[in-house]
Amino acid sequence: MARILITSAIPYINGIKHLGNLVGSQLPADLFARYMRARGHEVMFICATDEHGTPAELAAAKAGKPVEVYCAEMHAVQADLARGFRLSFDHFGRSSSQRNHRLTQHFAGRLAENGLIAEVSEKQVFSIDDNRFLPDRYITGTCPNCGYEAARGDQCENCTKQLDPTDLINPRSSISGSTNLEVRETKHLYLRQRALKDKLEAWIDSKTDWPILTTSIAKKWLNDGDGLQDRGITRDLYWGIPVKKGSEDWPGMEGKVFYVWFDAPIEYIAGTAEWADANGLPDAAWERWWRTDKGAADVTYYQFMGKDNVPFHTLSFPATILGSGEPWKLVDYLKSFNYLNYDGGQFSTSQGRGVFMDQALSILPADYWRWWLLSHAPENSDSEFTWDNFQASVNKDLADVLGNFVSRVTKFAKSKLGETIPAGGDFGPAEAALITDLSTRIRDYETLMAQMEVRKAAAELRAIWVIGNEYLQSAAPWSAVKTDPARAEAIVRLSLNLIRVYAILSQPFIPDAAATMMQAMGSDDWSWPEDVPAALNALPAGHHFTVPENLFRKITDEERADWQQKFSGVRT
Ligand code: B3M
Ligand code: ZN
Repeated sequence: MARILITSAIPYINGIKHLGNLVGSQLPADLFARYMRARGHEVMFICATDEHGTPAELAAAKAGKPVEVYCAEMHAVQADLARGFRLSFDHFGRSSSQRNHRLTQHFAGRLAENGLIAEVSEKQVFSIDDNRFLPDRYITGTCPNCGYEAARGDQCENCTKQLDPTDLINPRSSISGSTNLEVRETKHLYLRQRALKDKLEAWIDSKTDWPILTTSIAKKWLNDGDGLQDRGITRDLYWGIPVKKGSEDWPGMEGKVFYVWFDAPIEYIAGTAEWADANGLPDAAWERWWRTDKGAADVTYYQFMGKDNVPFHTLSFPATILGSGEPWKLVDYLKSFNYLNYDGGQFSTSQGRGVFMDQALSILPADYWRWWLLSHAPENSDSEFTWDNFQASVNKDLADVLGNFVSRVTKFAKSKLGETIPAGGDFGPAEAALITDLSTRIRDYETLMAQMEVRKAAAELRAIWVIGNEYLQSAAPWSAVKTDPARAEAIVRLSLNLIRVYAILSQPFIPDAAATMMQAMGSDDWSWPEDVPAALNALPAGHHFTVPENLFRKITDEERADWQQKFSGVRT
């Protein structure tokens, strides 16, 4: 039994996530966590909301709520949706937790002691009427490049040019609209990543088994331009983790907070500490996942994220960990994803384009989405959600292949042979062939799941469902029952056992349907089919089963057209 730590990139607090966000981090992480648990490993699966930064402050202001209240409410909303999608986190934490405050301040203190923090004086825009410094996004003005009047201090949305706030023509405060601004001198902290370049490079080079997508992004940023840049890790914001050196004040940093990307990954650790707190466990319980001097040396750590988050996880966060000089666990394997597009364009949170998690669950149960998203995960390239494709996959894979198998077997068995596993007949050559084929395919499936080859694993699972259908079709118990009832009993006995095996194998992808199948087979033996012949004899003759409700319904053409129309516009 191995010990496996899994983190998903933590979703921003502002707003509900779309399906593209979900498939790029939380959902595949959940697939892997469920699979590893099913194999009997000890798993710790952590996610959280990413609560700091300007987007949270601005979203709260827009909602007319204090930012603390807004974040608490949105955390509850996101936690509820995570449950709806059956995301099996051991803990869904909050980056605004006291645990994260203390750990973030701790790391900053260690980095400072190790000479890896520079204090840099900068000129920054101060709003006299708002009585505060204005970070980039809090300043609006006219773009010097294209003349767009609502350009932000960091970037012009219209022409995409990257800007400095001081580039803007007619700058004004995004908070009050005031133009009573002046440039003042202020100090910020920089993490001296450059000084850690050799260590980071050696570490990345040692990761020869990482996906190309991950390594290529890491290397690009490691060597981009003049190489790794030192990064500002403080901001002049109200909402965030106050800048401290451990538990001590940091002279000159009063009123400043850490930059959201400094504290967010530390929340992976803090979230595990929150898990221990929530379960009344001592510090040792979470430290054994994170501190190699306190039991984590045998932990394997996997991270899941979209490609845009890779630089922060291959450079900045490891710089924090390595720079601390303490024995914290570094990621062992980083699985990253490309983007999922939506019906001919991009999913967009700011434009409200696409299908969002709450909307998805309002029209169909989680399994339908989980199956489509995972079986089309954007691994090797960007992929696209279309309603046609969604309808076709659901109807074929889930309804025609898996659902149909379960319904045919159970209904036939009940009507012709009764509601217990029939005893007659022996397994013959057809069963032997199926068992051989299944054994090979299950071993392939295990390999693909262990390698986090999400799409290929889905295809293999589907193939496993298909061979059951093909077996049933050619063994034809409905014919055999008329001439050789014992033969029909053997076929049905194997097929009912196969439903239980399907429940176990399918559970990481479609947990609700898996639970229904298992329950219908009157079992709660979820042990993995290491020994396939034994697994296909697990339900003995005379064991009671029931006919489950239809596992999956088909999506009609009218529904498809209706949803396509309904979700074509912009969410408000
Ligand atoms: N919240 C970005 C995102 O949701 C960011 C990830 C943080 S991971 C530490 O894509
Ligand atoms: Zn512009």
